Parts: sequence; C-alpha cells; structure tokens
Amino acid sequence: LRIDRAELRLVRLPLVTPFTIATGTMREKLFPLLVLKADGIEGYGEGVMDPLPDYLEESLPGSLDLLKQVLIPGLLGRAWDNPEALSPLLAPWRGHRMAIATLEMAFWDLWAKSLNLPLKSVLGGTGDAVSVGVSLGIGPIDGTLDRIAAHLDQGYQRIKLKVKPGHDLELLRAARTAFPGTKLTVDANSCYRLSDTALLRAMDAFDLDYIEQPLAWNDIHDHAELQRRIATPICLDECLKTVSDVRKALQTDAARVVNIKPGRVGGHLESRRIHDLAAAFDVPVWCGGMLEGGIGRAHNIHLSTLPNFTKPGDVSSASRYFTRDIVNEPLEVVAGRMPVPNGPGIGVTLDEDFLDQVSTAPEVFRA
Ligand code: OSB
Ligand code: MG
Repeated sequence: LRIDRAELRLVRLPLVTPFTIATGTMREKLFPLLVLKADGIEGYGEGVMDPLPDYLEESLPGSLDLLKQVLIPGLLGRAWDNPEALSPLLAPWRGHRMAIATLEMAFWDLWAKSLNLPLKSVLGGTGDAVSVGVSLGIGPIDGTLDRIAAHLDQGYQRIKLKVKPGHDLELLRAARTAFPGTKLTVDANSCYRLSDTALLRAMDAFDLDYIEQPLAWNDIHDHAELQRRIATPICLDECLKTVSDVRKALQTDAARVVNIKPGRVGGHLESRRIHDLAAAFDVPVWCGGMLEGGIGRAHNIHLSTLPNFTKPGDVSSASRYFTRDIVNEPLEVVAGRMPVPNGPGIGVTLDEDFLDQVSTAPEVFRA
C-alpha cells in the first residue's frame, strides 16, 4: 500500500449542549481530520487532542507539529504492508499518543478498504451492533435526573455521571433513589486525592459499577492504594496511554475495569494489545469517547466489536453532540445499541460540502 497524498484539516463543530466535567466546560469540538490517499482509496482519522492540555498533557499545537513535520512526511511515498509495519515510524516519539493515533487509525481504515473488508473484521471483532451507555456532564441535580430518565427511555444501558468536589454524594443519593435498578457509574476526571478517601468510600453505598479515574491523571500507584481502601471497582482512563501502563495497573490492582479510547492510546494496535492483556487478567474493557465527530465515532464502534468489550461504551448517538455531523451516515443508537456501519473500512463517508463549511482548507502533503 503506497500512500501518495495526505490532507490535514482542522474541523470546528459547535456542541448541541455544553459539556461540563471536573476540569471545565466544552462548548465546541475542535479536531484535526486526516485523509490518506492511495490507489484511488481514502482512509480517515480524527484526533482527540484538546486545544489546551486539560484532559491529558497532549495538546493540539504539539500534535499538529508532530503530524506535519514527521509522521505524515514519513508515511508518504513508501509501501506499507499492514498496520504493524508502521511501528518504526511511530515508536520513536515520546508521548503524543493522540497524534500517533490520528495517523494510525487513518491507516487502518485505508488498509481495511484495500482488503475490501470492514474494519471490525480486520481487527478481529464480530457483530452488527455494540452496547452503549451515556456520559452526562455536570449540571443541576434536577436537570440531571430528567436527562437520566430520557436516556433510559432511549435504551441506554448504563448512565455515567460526571462528578467533582461539591457535586458528588448528593447527586448520587438523588440518582440512586430515583433509579434503584439502573447501572450507574461516575467519572471524576482526576479531581480527587487520596486524602478524599472518606468521601470516595462513601460512594460504596450507591452500588456503582465502577468509579472512573478518581485520582491524578498520571498516578497509577495512588489508585492501587485507593482500591485497597474502597469496595467499588476503579476504572482507569487518563492514566492509561500504553499497554505498559495497563500492565502496571493490572499487576498492582489499580484498575478492575479498563476504559480504552483508541485516540488516547496511539490507535487500534495498542487498543487491541490492551484489550488482550485485560482479557488475560479477566478484566473487562469498554470504549470511552472524546465527543468525537463521525470519523472518530465510527472507529470507536468498530473497535468495540472485540470480545472483551463487555461493558457498555460511551459511543452514543451523534445527534446528542452535533446538529449536523461530518459524515453522511447517521450514527444513532437503536434500543441501547449502536449499529456498526457497513461497508469496507470504517463504513462512513465524508459530507464534503458540510466539511468545507466547518473546516480550514486542507493542508496537502504529496509523496
Ligand atoms: O473522561 O471520558 C472522559 C469527554 C471529554 C473528555 C473526557 C471524557 C469525556 C466523556 C464523554 O466522558 C464521552 C463521550 O460522550 O464522548
Ligand atoms: Mg473518563
């Protein structure tokens, strides 16, 4: 597979509703979209890095530098047999798993299309739909209860509530009282410390499926200590950027559930390694989300067809985020399950007219 052309743009989509988590409020989604071209076929990848380093330390400016100066030029004009072959191009760089994922995932799409196979099949997944839950941002408790009810009505199989100090136990008490049988989780986005143990232990009373990333974004060790102190299983998100991070977390019982975001961990190959390692430890995984546009969302759906994705993911309906998406195919949940797009690769096509309205002119790279 010889890639002779790449196009990189920045896409800006307003969010239907602002999304608030412990670290701040997002009102729009700004992301790089990479198109790779070879032999008349195109592969698509979407980056999940934020403009500022408030989720992880990676941010858009540094990622774009790496993509433009090194990753894209290194990819062009050479023949690549399969995604594994990209390793010498991607492995030398410290961090920047999101920049790497943008290119790696676009290559998987292109490669699957060159084989005329759906991405799920080349990844080793099966099935026509995946189970999904929903991630609800921070807001007034009354409104949150209404939103829980509305999403349960649509069949969502798990409700994840964003929490932060001062917006946690009271919210959980209200939610658990109103919805006694619902599968509930919380996501703290790293806003607590070990000194908050008493508060985190109080969450044990609400029968949560797991607590996602309660402590610092870079501290697996303290999560292991916290897991010794609380009964609710810990799920890690921010702490896990490579399979080696996941190994350390599993070996030390710092995570009993693993959130895999391919965009966070360098793409599908690393996601699959993490998936397989977690399975060996008998630890379930699920697919997280980063408010993706249709390209990132389609990638996440295909990855979620692997067998150890046994918990509902955050890959919810595109219409929850955007009034109009950059892909032509609607990615909408039906009875709590997200259908896997059909066709070769990720199975979605770009809405070029709309894309032109919401993105910068493409920066073109040639072999
Ligand atoms: O921690 O999982 C997270 C969104 C942006 C940044 C971090 C996170 C999230 C979400 C939303 O929880 C997931 C989604 O609906 O895409
Ligand atoms: Mg999270």
